[in-house]
Amino acid sequence: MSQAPTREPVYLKDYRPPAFLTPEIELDFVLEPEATLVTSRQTFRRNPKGEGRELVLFGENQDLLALTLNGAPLPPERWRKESDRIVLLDPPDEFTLEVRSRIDPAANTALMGLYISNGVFCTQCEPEGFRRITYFQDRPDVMARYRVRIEADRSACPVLLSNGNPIDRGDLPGGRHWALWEDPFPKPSYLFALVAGDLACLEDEFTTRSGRKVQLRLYSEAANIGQCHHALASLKKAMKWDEDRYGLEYDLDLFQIVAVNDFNFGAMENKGLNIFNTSATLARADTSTDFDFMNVERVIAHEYFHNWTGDRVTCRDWFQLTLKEGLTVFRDQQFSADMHSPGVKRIGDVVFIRDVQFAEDAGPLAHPIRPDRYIEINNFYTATVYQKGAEVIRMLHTLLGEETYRKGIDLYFQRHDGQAVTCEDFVQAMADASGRDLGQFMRWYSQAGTPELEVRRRFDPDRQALTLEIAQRTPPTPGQEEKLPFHIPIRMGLIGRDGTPRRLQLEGENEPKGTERVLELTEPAQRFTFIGLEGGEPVPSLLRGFSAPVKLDAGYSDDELAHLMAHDTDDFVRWDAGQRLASNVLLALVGDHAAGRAPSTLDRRLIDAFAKSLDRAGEDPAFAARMLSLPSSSYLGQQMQVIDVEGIRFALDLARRELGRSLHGAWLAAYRANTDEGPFSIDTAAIARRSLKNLALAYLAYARDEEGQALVRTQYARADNMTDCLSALRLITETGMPESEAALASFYEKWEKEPLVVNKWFSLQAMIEDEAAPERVEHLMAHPAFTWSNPNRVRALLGSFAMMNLVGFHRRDGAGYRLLTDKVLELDRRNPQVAARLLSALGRWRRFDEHRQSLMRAELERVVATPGLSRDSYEIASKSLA
Ligand code: B3K
Ligand code: ZN
Repeated sequence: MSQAPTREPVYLKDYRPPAFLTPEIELDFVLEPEATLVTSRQTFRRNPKGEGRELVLFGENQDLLALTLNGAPLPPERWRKESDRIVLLDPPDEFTLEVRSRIDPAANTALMGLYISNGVFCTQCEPEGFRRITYFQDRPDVMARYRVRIEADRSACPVLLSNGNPIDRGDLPGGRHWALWEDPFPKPSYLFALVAGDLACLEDEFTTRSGRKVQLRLYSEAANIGQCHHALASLKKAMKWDEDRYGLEYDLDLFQIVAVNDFNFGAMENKGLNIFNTSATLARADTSTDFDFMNVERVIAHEYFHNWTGDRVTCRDWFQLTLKEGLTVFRDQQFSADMHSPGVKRIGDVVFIRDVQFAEDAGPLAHPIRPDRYIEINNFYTATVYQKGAEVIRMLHTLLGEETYRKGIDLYFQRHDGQAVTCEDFVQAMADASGRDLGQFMRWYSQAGTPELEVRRRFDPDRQALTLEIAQRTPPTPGQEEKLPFHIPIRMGLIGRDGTPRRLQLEGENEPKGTERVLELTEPAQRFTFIGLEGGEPVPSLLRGFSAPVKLDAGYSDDELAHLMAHDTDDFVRWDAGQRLASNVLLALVGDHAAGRAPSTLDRRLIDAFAKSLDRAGEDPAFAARMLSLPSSSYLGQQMQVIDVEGIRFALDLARRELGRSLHGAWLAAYRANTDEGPFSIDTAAIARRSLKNLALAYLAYARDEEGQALVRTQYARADNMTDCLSALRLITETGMPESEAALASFYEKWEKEPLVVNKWFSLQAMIEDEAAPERVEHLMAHPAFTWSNPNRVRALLGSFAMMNLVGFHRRDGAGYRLLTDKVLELDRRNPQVAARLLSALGRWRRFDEHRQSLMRAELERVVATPGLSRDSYEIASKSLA
C-alpha cells in the first residue's frame, strides 16, 4: 500500500486558502487490530476566500471502500484518485461526503495515524497523520467540530477515549462496546486523538479560578500507574501557573493524558486528550533521575500550555510551526524557571541552544525558525524551530518588558481565538500592544544562522567615559548568502573595579538610569558611550540572561573573566565567563596535542577558578554544579576550524583528571556536605545538592584515586534513587573500574522489567567514549531486550552513540558511520521519522578532517542512492550533501 515518495518541495509562497471549509466531521471507528473500519461524514461549504473548483482530500495507507456525496455514490467522472489523495471535480457549494475505508493499525510501524502500542490503540496525527485515518483536507487551517464513535472489544479495550466530552456509551452483542465523544471546540485534524485499550487511571480534580471543576485523568498500563503521580501533580502546577502568569484557564470539564510506550516524540497536545511517551510521563525515585523528574514536569506543562498556544489559536500552515512551538517552549521555560531556580534553568537552556541549535545553524541543515520550503515537514521539528523560536519570543519579552508583553499576548488571544494564524499575526499583536515598530525584528523569522557580535571597548579616563562599539555579522547559510542586520536586544550592566555595579548613563542623557538596561542593536555597527564612570574602567557585563541567541566576542582578558565570575549579578554572565576561561584553556590543550606536545599539567588559571567556585559552592549548589562543569565537546568543536576528535578527548580527559587531583580535598568536602542522610526528596534544594554531590564524585573518580573509587563503589551499592545509582554506574564504566562488567550485569538484572531503566542501561553503554564503541553497540543490538519497534530504545542505543559519543562514532576507520548508515537504512522502511533524525548525525561532515569527511560523505551518498528511501531520509541526506 505504501507509495513511492514524492520529493517535490512545498513552498510557503504557494499558500492558498482552502477551497472548502469543513465545519463538522463525524467519525466512526470499528476497531480491530488488523482491519479497522473508519467511516467519516464530513460537511463541506465552499470557502468564500478559497480559489479553484476542485476539492483535494488527502489519504494514505488505507483501502478506500466507499464514497458517497449527499448519500449517493460518487460517479467516476466526478472525482479522481491519485496515490496520496482524491480530487473531487467541481462539487456543489454545500454537501456531505461519506468516506468508508479500512486501515491496519497493527502494521503501522511508522507510528503516524492510528497504531498499536503494547496492545493499546492510539493515534499521532501531527503534522500529517490524520490522512492515514481517513480522507480529509488534512491541513491546519481547516478546523472542524468532531463527533467520534468508537466501537471495540470490551475485554481488550475497556477504555475508549477521544477529544472533548464523553456523551454516551453502551454495550453490544459479542463482547463489544462503544463510546461517543464530542469536542465543542473546532480544531485542525492534527489535534484529533483516539485511544482504546486496557488502561489504569489516576484521577484528580482542578478548580479553575473562575470556578470550573475540571476532572483530570491520567491513563497508563496498570504496571506503570504507580509512577504517574508526579506527572499529575505537575499538571496541576501548570494549570495554576498559566492562570497566574498568562490569565489562561482550561476550557473543558475533562482533561486526559495517556502514556504509551511507543511514540516518535516526547508527547502530543491533542485537544483535551494529550498522548505522552512514557519517557515524559513516568517518574519514581528508584527508576527516574532528577533530570527525568524535571523533564516530566516540563513536558506536562508544555503540552498543557499548548491548549491555548497551539490549540485555541493554531497555525495557518506548517511553515508557521514556530508560532506554536517557539511560544510554548518559551512558556515552559518561564514555568520551569518559576518552579525552580531561574538562573540555573536559563544556563541549562543556553547549553542546549549552543550545543545543539548553534551546531544546526552552522551546518547544511540550517533553516530559519520559519522555513520557506520543505520536502518533509517532519524534518522541521528542530532545535531551530523550537528552541531558537523560543529565544525569539524571549527577545520580544525583553524588548517590550513583562507588562507590555502580557498586553500583546492578551491582544493576540482577543484577536485570534479560534483561528489558524501566522507568525506575522503574533508579532503584529505585540507591535500594536506596544506601539513599537517590529518590522526589522521580523528578520528573525526569515534569516537563518547565528549572528556574531564583536564588541570593541575604549575607555577615556579624562572623560570617565566607556565606549562600546558593537558590530554584528551573520555568516551565510544554505540559500542565504547575504544577511541583513538583526534587531538584537543586549541586556547589560557595568561592573566596577571594586566589584559593584555602576549606574548607567548614556551620552546625551541627563542622569543615570539604573544599573541594568537593554541596548538595542539594529545597525551593522553601533556605538554606545557611557559617561560619569568615576572609579576607573569597569568591566562590561553583556548579554545578561543570554538576551539574544548570538555569539559574542567581547575581547575579555582572563582577569576580566575572573572579575565577572566573582562579581557579576547575572548568573548567566558569571557562568559564561567561566566557560570562556575553560574554553581558552581547553582549546590551548587541543592545540598542544595537535602540535605533538602533550602537556601533562593543567593551566593554573582554570584550577584557581574552580577552587574559587568550590569555595562558594554552599551558596547555591545547583549553580555551583554548572560553574564546575566543563564546556561540552560539541561546544568546543564549534570553536575549531576542523573538529579535532582526538584533541578534544585529550583535553577533556586531562582537565578532568587534573581538576580531580589538584582539588581533591575540596571535592571530597563538597561530596560530604551535599550528601543527604534523610529520606529521598525531590524538592529543588535536594536536587541541587545531588547535582553538586555527583559532580564532585565524578571529579574524584576522574582522578582515579583509591578514595574516590571507594566512594563510587559505596554510592552504587547503597543508592536509594536513580540519580545517585546511575551517576555511580556511569563513573564505574567510564573510568573502566574493574567491576564494570559485573555492575552492568547486576543493573540489568535488577531492572529488566522497567523499559525506561533498560533504556538508560543501553544509552550508558553507547556513550562510553572508547574505540570499542561501534562493536559494543552492534553487539547490544543483538541483545534480547533490543527492539527496532520502540523509538525510545532505538534512540537510547543508536541515538546516544551517534549524537553523544564523539570518539566512538567518529572512529577513524569509519566503523561508526557505517554502523549508523546500515541501521538507519533498515529503520527507514519501518519508521522514517526516527530514521531521518538519526541520520542528521552525519550532516556535520564538513567540519571534520578530510579523511573523516570522505567516509561520512560516502555513507550519505549510499543513503541517497538507496531505492525506496523515505522522503524524510532523502531530504536530510541530500541536503547534507549539497
Ligand atoms: N507538537 C508535538 C510534536 C509533534 C511531532 C510530530 N513530528 C509535541 C510538542 O511539541 O508539543
Ligand atoms: Zn510543542
